[in-house]
Amino acid sequence: MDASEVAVLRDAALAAFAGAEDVATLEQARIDHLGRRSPLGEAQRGLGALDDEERRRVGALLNGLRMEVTEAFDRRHGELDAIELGRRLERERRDLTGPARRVRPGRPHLLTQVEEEIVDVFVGMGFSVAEGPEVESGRFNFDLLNIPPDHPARGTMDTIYVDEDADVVLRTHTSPVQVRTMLTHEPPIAVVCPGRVYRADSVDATHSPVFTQVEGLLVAEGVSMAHLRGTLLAFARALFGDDREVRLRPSFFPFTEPSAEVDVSFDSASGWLEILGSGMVDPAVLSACGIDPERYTGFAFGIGVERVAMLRHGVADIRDLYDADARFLAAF
Ligand code: 2NL
Repeated sequence: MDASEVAVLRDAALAAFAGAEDVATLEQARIDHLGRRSPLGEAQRGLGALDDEERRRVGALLNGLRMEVTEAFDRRHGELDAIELGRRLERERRDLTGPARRVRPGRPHLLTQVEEEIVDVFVGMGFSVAEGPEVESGRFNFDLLNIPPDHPARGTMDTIYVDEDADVVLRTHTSPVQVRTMLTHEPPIAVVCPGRVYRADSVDATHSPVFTQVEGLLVAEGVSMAHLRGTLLAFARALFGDDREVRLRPSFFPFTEPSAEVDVSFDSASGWLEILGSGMVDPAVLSACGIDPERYTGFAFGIGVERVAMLRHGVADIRDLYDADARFLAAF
């Protein structure tokens, strides 16, 4: 091994490193020119077979060669790292001065908006909010509300039963939530109970087997129908406008006595529109729920949220509220 052979090995290695355009190719060139099986590697391993003087001479030559080639490798490696970083930065470049991608904000469903609006009006008057289960016992949904076992509303034509033998139903109104409130709280009680309710109805433009109610209950000493009327007038004006009037028409519900349908005045063309049912809580209901009807009286009302939403927003078909058509819902 002499200086010219070393020069050949060095030139071959430097040429291979210079020709490597990426780190993987460069690594292969390192193995070829600096690895154990490379000519340099073999030569260094073969040093032991040489005599002392020759080993010192050739060993120094090979060490010098290894240092020079290793240095060249490191330099090229550094260059390729910089080049690849540059390529990557270019590839992942983001133009932060460009227009931002438009994010369309979501919003609550129209029914949720109207439900919350109704609840907010009563919360503003001092009512609390209570919720309860959608699967109910016949006892809470009917018995304690003065609806007897043979009442037609309890039949399978009107009520969806989860378990007929066990008298378990999908609640037909949110009244059982008020029943539960009366059973666990002393008057004065003022609650509104929003939620989904279920009836065995066929679907048409104004009926759905699932709909949404907000019921309200106020029980205290000295509560009269005047309080009911004043509360509902304030509600109608908050929701539909300060120029509204309300009109109570005699009606019947098993759980209120007397009972009244409540109409709100609209424009001269539509005249009066019915928006809810109401009444003074029947003393039998107060008694069944553990409240002394000699001391306390109360009023209650039930509002159909779909009906209010349809009146407020000019929706003609209740099915539009359930179809989940984004083009329709985006309008609200
Ligand atoms: C309607 C009528 C009404 C009630 C619901 C009620 C609840 C209890 C006691 C007495 Cl715990 N009454 N709720 C009273 C009158 C009418 O709803 O047509 N709703 C859409």
